[in-house]
Parts: sequence; structure tokens; C-alpha cells
Amino acid sequence: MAKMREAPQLLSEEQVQGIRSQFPILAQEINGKPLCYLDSAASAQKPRAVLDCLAGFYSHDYSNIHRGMHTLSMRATASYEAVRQKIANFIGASSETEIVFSSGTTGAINLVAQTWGRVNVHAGDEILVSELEHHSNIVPWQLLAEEKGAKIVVIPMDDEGDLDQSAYANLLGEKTKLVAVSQVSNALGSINPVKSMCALAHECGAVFLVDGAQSVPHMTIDVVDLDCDFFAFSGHKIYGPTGTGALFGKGELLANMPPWQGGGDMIDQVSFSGTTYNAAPMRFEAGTPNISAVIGMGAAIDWMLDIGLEAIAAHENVLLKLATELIEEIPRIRVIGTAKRKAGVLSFWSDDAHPQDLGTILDQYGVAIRAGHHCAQPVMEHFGVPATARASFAVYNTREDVEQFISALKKSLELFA
Ligand code: C6P
Repeated sequence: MAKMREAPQLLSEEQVQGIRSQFPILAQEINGKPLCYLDSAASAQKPRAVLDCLAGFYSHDYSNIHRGMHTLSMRATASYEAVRQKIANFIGASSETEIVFSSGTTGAINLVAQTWGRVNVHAGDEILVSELEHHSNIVPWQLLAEEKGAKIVVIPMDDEGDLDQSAYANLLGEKTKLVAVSQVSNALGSINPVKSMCALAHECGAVFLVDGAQSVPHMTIDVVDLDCDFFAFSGHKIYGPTGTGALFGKGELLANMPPWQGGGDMIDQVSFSGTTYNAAPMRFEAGTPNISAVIGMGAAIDWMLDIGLEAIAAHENVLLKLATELIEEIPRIRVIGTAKRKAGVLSFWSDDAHPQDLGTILDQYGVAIRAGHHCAQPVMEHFGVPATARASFAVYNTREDVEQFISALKKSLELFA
């Protein structure tokens, strides 16, 4: 008999306070109020483990990598390369050679567009992206399509923020070369069924890229189970330093992709009569990388795994549900994005105040949210709003944060009444 999957144990109040206390930045007051940081979808704060790792690396082991025979260079290289294996394990890749370090999700997607895309996408081909994508998963494909004479085809979403799966199936065809979809929408929080979407794309012979910028912080990823061809994410959204991230690419795809940027480390032999290139993943990593930050991203991954990805997700879901219930009681507020499955994000529109004004006034109450189009203008267009206010949750947020946010929101709205 199949074993029932047990619900993850919820983090206790004490555990959450313990986690929160590891973030020095959260211990401050903003405008005389405790900082209530609800902008982790833009970037997550960094725990002491990551800060200490950065300071430790610079204090004891810092050097350039892949270049020196001296002790510091070898130490730095070993620490840096260990993160490649760590990421492979973290997202379920079968080999660390399938992990390319990047500056973030944007860098990773542009890499695919400019290498795999330039070789494989031709005039008349179609690239499918969804209506709820971040600009980072739209514009690189538009640039490629413009250059190649290919066409961008949009997978529509419904008014809840769920992608229309039957429209998707109908849009797929023999012209489809690539499907690029986010696993979690940054503007709506919708969780997209990328595994089944990927299987459909493969039936048509198309390659499937997952934008994992907003999913990696909130769920366990298994790229082998998803069977995606490419998967991109950012280190700064998983409690790591900025300027980091990774691209997973299936080994046989990476092996056949030409280099993108030229420089040190990506070559095999350089001569004026002809240059040969390193094997993947090094072929895609020209120049001195963001060494310390990558090592810090490794510390962030260890830190998340130590808490447990399922426990993190369960805790955030409790907060999201609580915040959604409380905000729905406030008159003249519309939650934007009510998909069946959501993670991390609560976007809303108030008939009484512009999101940007709300963001400014909430800051007076110590509450940090994001207001704007969230680099997802087609989403705003769909819902007929210029912008939304967005509260987003991380493992260090508490029920008190949600209460502080809702109470500050009510007080802010009174000013506009
Ligand atoms: N979204 C947000 O506030 P970078 O900037 O490369 O780390 O990530 C880009 C990106 C790509 N895809 C999705 C789904 C994203 O959410 C983001 C970043 C931030 O929502 C900053 S705009």
C-alpha cells in the first residue's frame, strides 16, 4: 500500500525567533518601529552564517581561483568548486558539471538565449513564454527573436493568475523551439505546473527552461524529476549574497553550446591562429568570478538545508494564508493573484491609495513592502492596474510581522479615506 506523505512539522514560535535572531539587520527599528521586512521576493536578508562565511573567507582564504599553485589559491578554488557540487545536490542535478555559475537568474537566462538560442533558434521558429513572466524571462527571448526572425508566442493566464493549460497545449507545435516559464510568479505568487508543461513541450521536441528565481527560496527542487532542460535561479533570493546564481543545463545541451563571453578561464588554448574552448561549465564562466559571494551562496544553501526546505515552505504558507485572510477583510482591497497554488507572495490593489503611496506610508510604520510593476508589466496589463503593492514572506517572518503589516495598512488607508 502506498505510504501517505506526512505533512511537514511546523516550525515552533521559538524556532522562528531563533532563526530571526540570526539576522542582525532585522533587529533594528525603522522610523521608530520594529523593522517588518516583507520584501524578500525582491531580495532576502542574510543570516549570520553567510556574513561570517564572507568575513572568514576574506580574512583567511581569499585569493583568485583556478590559477595559482599556492595554498590560498588552492583553498579558494576548493571552496568555490565545492559550491558547484552543493548546488547540484540542492536542485537534484546528477552532476556538478551541469551547473554554470551566473550573476543571477537574469544572467543565466541571457546566457541560454545568447548561446543555445543563437545556434538553435531560426527564422519562423516560435518561443513560448507565459503572460506572467518577469521581464528577465521575456526580454532576452525578444532580443533573440528579433535577431533571428523568430516569433514570441504568449501562453495566457486566467484572472486568478493560473496559466491556461489547454491554451498552452494548443499553442505548442512543430514550430515551437523553446518554452520558458517561471515556476513561481514574482508578481502573483502562482505556482505553475512546470513538470507537466515540460513533458508536453518535450512531446513537440521543444526545449524547456524554468525560471526558478521565486521557487528555489520556497520549495524543494529536483531538476531530474522536472526533466527541464534549463533551470535558472539567483543566490540573493535564497539568503545568499547578490551577484550570484546558477544555470542548470542538461549535460548534452551544455556540451553543444558555444561560448558566450570570451576571456580567462573559458579557454583551452589561445593562439592567433585559432582558439579552442574549455569544456562546460567552465566554457561559460569567463573572467574572475564573484568568488566570495559564490562561497557565501554555498553557506546560505547549507543554512537553508539545516532548517529544512519543507519546514521553511510550511511556515511561509501559514504566514501567506494568515495575511491573505486578514487583508481580505479590509474593504476596497483586491488581492491580485488568487491561483490555486501560491508561494511567498501577496500582491494587492487598494481602490483608495496608489501602491507607491502605500509603500511610502507603510515605511513610516517600519513595514517594508515592494510597490510597482515588479518587472512584470504584462501581468499588470492583464489585471488592469498600473502597479500592485506586494508583501512577500521568508522563513524569518513571524505572525507579529503579519499583524504589524495589517495594522499599519489599515492606519495608512485611513489617511486616504
Ligand atoms: N524579481 C522581484 O522583486 P535577478 O534580478 O537576476 O536576481 O532575478 C530576476 C528575476 C527573474 N525571474 C523572476 C521570477 C524574478 O522574480 C526575478 C527577480 C525581483 O520580484 C526583482 S525585480
